Amino acid sequence: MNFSSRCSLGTLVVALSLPVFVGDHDLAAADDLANDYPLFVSTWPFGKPANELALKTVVGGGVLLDGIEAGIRLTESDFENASVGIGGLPNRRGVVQLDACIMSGKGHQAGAVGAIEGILHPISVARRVMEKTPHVLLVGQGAQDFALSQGFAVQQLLTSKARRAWEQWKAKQLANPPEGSHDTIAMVGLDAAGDLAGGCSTSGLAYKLPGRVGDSPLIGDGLYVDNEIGAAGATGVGENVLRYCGSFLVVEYMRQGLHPQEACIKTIERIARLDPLNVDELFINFIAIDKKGRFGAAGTGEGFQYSVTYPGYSKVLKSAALSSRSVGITGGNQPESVK
Ligand code: SD4
Repeated sequence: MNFSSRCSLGTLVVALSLPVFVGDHDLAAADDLANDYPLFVSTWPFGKPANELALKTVVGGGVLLDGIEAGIRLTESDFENASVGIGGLPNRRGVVQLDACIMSGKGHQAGAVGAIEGILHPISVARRVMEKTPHVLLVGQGAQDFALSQGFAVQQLLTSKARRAWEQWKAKQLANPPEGSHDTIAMVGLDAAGDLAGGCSTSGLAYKLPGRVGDSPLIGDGLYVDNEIGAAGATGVGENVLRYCGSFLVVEYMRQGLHPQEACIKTIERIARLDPLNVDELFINFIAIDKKGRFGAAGTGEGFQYSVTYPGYSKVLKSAALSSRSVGITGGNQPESVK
């Protein structure tokens, strides 16, 4: 990670002549980058305290995955966060069902849980799936049974605030979840040895159908880590990510040599080009880091905020933003040549 490698993003974006709002990334480039590992990048402003705990955990002697797990657990424990862990908005029947995954670049290991109920820290269960079973993904009752066998306790995750919101939603029989009802944490990290890891945790879309699993626990969708290249994570409407292997695609664009932020932009452009939805209706956001320690993010519409932390630095930044105006399309399966 050095000054010139980060500055090159500006050049790259200008060269592509895309009317994309590039966000705050170039501000980060101006900062002192000495002593800059481990690096943690996560979704949304609430990722900042999570990153900071992750950093503290690794600086205190933990491995990178310990940092990722500790940081995400902090968000899962936050009663005020209506989209992750306790306090998460429930499904249509009023039950909180959580999705999470974790991935280690070293050894290319992964673990995940989908639609797990009553367990406060699905990220930790995902790690146990990775470390203690021959499997990658456990769902529903089986995931909860496994968690219990590992010493996790079942508890009520539906807070009175979330219950009231669900009751109001039910009373109005709203067809769609309210604005702002999705705010997953995805976190990716890079340590001083050059190893990458990541995690993702969510209560998923508010008032989803029972049993619905989004992108967040699916490797390649809500998260992907390739220890040779980089790591990416997603937040937003999972259905619009998991039909495109979104995080995998971001990493593949980085493999082709793109800067992480440009890889996020390219991924959204590609999804928008294929999808019948207008780019402004996709509600998808990506974060990414590469093996060199460069980072970036992009989101649809106004974009989104993401958090970046390394020793001596911790900030909330604005992602690049892609609207139908900036990508020049309005949705509808347009072939590449039209662009
Ligand atoms: C999901 N992607 O379950 C998650 C929700 C989310 O920001 O990211 N919200 O579809």
